[in-house]
Amino acid sequence: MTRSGPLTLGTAGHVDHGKTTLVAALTGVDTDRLPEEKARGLTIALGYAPLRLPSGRTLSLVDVPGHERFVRTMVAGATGVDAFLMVVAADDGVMPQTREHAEVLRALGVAAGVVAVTKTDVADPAAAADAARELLPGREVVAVCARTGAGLDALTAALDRAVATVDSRAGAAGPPRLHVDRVFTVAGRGTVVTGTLWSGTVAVGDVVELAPHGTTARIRGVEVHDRPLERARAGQRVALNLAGVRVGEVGRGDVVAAPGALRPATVLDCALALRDARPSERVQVHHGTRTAPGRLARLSDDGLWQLRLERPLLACDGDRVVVRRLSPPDTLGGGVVLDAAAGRHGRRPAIVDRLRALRDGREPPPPRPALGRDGEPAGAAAAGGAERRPPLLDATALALAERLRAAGPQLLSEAQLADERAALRALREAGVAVRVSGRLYGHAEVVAATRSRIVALLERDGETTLAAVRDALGISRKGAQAFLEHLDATRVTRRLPDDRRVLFRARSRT
Ligand SMILES: Nc1nc2c(ncn2[C@@H]2O[C@H](COP(=O)(O)OP(=O)(O)OP(=O)(O)O)[C@@H](O)[C@H]2O)c(=O)[nH]1
Ligand SMILES: [Mg+2]
Repeated sequence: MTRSGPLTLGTAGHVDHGKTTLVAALTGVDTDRLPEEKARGLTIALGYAPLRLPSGRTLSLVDVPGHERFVRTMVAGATGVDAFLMVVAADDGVMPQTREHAEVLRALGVAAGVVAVTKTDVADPAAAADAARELLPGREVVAVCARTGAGLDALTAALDRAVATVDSRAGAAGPPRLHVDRVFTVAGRGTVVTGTLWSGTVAVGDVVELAPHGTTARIRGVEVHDRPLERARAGQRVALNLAGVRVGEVGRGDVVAAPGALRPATVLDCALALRDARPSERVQVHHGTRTAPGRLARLSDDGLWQLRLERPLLACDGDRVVVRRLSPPDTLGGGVVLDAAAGRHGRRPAIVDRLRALRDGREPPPPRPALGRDGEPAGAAAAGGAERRPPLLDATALALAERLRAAGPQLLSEAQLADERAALRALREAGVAVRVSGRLYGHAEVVAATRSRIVALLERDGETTLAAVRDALGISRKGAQAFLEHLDATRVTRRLPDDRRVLFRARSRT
């Protein structure tokens, strides 16, 4: 992390409060470029412009829509930002999406920012400024008018002060990850994707993977705010020209990453701050530029939750998620992913203790053997706290776990497991073995990975058949049938005539 590296600033605020007009006054760029935006006088898509501050520093500015129907787009834009510019109209004051956007920023951990109370040519800003101070205590509030330019110098000076305290992600370790927010073609050059680079660097010539589909591509060109560069660093808004991928093969919500760096996950253990969430409530989870419906499972009374998703997200430990209620739509809050490779489990004390330690930045206790990838029980057994620990898996169970893993998506049948009933029961109780369908069993990790592959197939093609799944996974027709029945039963997919499947809630690519 570094204090002088690139930073991204995101607008926020209620519809029609003057965000885009203020961005134009500050940068000279009209970020509402779509004909539909012009016709309706409304921001629909994310807009981008460089913003030069009095200190000489240039920020990447993301302009978001304020309309309540586009909160999903707002979250996708806010997800990579380092600081905010909350815009409140002097005549309207703090309104529902002023509050909701503040909630989203809080969930994403975006703490630094400035409030601009604008349209001071039509109303006295005092009341709106007081309400904004209450909503976002400690942030500077500056009165401005985008029409006359009054207050703009004071605003940019306040932004300079606000971002001076923010660490850039420029040094963020790890492989490159760019959450795609736009895809288009440029004549003669092919597919271009844009997004904020969350970590790592990308350079011309690098080979990257497009998760979750697994397509690989070569970076032909790198641009930051329309300027070509050899290499872009984390924290920058980046446009990548990709060779080897057609425009239809990549969409918003995909992630450009180092090959093999990301694993799609449908179960996330998280520390969340949520407003009046109901246990097992169905919610929409936002991560990066992607969303997935899922259910909340409370793991503790102090903010530990498991998110059980109907579609995979591409999260890493430490990433932020936003959780929204589906109906009526509202932001409930959000928080941090503690374990992006979690298995489905309940309030088991050993797991909850480990998550709490991770959340609090303490050394976590060693994992339970049943969940350990090495299947090595000794270390955990010696670690004490035996009375709170679930029963250890014996050697037969650990050997069976390995057989299940080795079988992969071929699965094992009850007949093949006839002599190991007790071990199978223990593995199922420990969440290691899963009954996929009928009499077929698989390793929980294999089942999760296979589910992700089928979902990725459906996201790419919209619809799939039994034969296509069989071929894509290289398994028997019976195995493919079992997985599809499993996904139907867990409402990930929906069955159509002729054994065709679609996603239960077909994702819309906005
Ligand atoms: N009088 C006055 N009108 C303004 C000012 N700033 C913006 N407006 C007007 O307010 C309306 C909304 O402005 P926008 O900038 O599109 O608002 P927005 O917050 O970007 O709206 P969404 O992106 O749809 O949420 C437009 O008609 C602007 O001309 C200002 O400082 N003074
Ligand atoms: Mg706008």
